[in-house]
Amino acid sequence: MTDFFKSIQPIKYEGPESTNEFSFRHYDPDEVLLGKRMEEHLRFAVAYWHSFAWQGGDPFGGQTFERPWYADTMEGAKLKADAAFELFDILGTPFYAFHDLDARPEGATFAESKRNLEEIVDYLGNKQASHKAKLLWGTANMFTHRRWMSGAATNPDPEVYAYAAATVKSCLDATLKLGGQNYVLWGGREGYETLLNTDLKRERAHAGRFLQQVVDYAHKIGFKGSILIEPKPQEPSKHQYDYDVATVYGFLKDFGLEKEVKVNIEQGHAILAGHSFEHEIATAAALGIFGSIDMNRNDYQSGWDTDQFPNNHAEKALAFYEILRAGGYTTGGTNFDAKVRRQSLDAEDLVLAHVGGMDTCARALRAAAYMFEDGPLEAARNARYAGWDREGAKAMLAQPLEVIAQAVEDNNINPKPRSGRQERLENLWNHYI
Ligand code: XUL
Ligand code: CO
Repeated sequence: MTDFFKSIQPIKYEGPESTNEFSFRHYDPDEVLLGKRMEEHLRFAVAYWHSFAWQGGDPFGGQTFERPWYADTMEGAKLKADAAFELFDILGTPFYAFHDLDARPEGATFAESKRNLEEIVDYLGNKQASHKAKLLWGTANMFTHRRWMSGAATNPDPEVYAYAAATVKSCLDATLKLGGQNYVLWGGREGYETLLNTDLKRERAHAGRFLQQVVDYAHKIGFKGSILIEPKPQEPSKHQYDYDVATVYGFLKDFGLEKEVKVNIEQGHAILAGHSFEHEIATAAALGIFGSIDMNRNDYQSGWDTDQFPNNHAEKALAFYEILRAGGYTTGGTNFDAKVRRQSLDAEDLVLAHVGGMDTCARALRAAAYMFEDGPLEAARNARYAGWDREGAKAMLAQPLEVIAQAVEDNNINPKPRSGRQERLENLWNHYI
C-alpha cells in the first residue's frame, strides 16, 4: 500500500440524489441496458500516462505535481504501479492502458530498456492476478525521446526504423504476456514538419510495410487481440499520416491490412480533424474497422488537444448511440485518455475526475440505450430510405447509366422532395437525454 490515496474509500453507486461527492450518481455497473450490464457495455480503462506518468508540464512550464513515485528508477516504477492499482480499485475500473515509457525507467541501451520493461511487466502481471483491473491495451511511446524527433517507422534514418521495430516487438510481447485485449499504434511523429525536407511517398510506404511487419509478428506469437491505429491529424507533427478514420482506411486498403487492423478513435482527435466524434465512429463502423475509443474532450476555443475529462453527457450520448448501432465493443473499451488540469494537484482531483467522467459516460450510454431500445430514430431512418425497398430500386444499382436514363423518360420519373425532419429528430433526441 502507498499512502497516496489513503483516506479515499472505493466509490460506490448511490444514485442521482446522492450528495456524496465520492459516489457514482449514474454509473451503476450492475444496471442492465439492452440485456447487458453497464460495466460490460462501457469497459472503462484508466490511462497510465496521464494519471501516473505526466507531471503537470505544459509548453510554458514544467512539473506542478508531486508524487512519491516520480524517481525514474525501478523502485519508482513499482511504487507507481502500486498507486495505479490503488486508483483502479477505488474506481472499480475493469481495465487500464499503458505505454512502455509510462511504466518502466528508460535504460542506457535498448537491451536495458527491454529488461526494465520485462521486470515491470512481471510486476504488473502479479498485480493483475490479485486485483480486478486487466490490460485493455498496450502501446509503445515512439514520440517522447529525441531519437523519435523525425518519426519512428517514417524516420529518414533506417536505424530508427530498426529501433522502432524492436520497440514494438517488445511492447507486443509485453501486451501478450499481460493478456492485453488490444495493441494500439498512435503515430504522433509519423508525419512531417515541412514538405521541404520530406519524401512523403517513401515515408508512407515505410509506414505501411512497418504495419505489415507488426501484424505478421502479432500472428506469429499468437496475439489474439485487435491491432488498432489511433488517427490524429496533427500535434505534435504538423501533418500526421493517420489523419482521420477515412484516411486510415485508405491506407489499410493500400497495404492489404483492412481485415487485420481497426481504429481506436479519440474524441479530441476527431475535433482536431474537423469532425464530430460520432462521425468518426459511424465512419469506422460503416467501413468495418471500429475497435475502441479514447474518451476525453477538447476545449472548443483553444484548438489543441487538451485531453480533458468528459463532462457533457448530451454530447457523448451521440457517440455511444453510434457504438450501440455498431453492435458495441468486442475487444475495445472506453479508455480515459484524459488528464486533470495542471493546477489539480491532489489525489482527490485524480479520483473525482474519473468519477465525473464515468458518470458522464454512464448517463450518455443510458440515454443512447433507451433511445436505441425504443427505436424511434431507427424507425425514422428506415422510413427515409424505404423507397429502396420498392421493386426495381435495388436492381437499378446493377444497371448501366443509359438504362436508368431511359427508364426516367419512359416512366416519366419526377421525384418529390420530402422533409428530412431534422428538428423533429433533434427534439426526439432531447427527450431521451
Ligand atoms: C496522443 C494520444 C496518445 C495515444 C497513445 O494524442 O492520444 O496518448 O492514445 O499513444
Ligand atoms: Co489517445
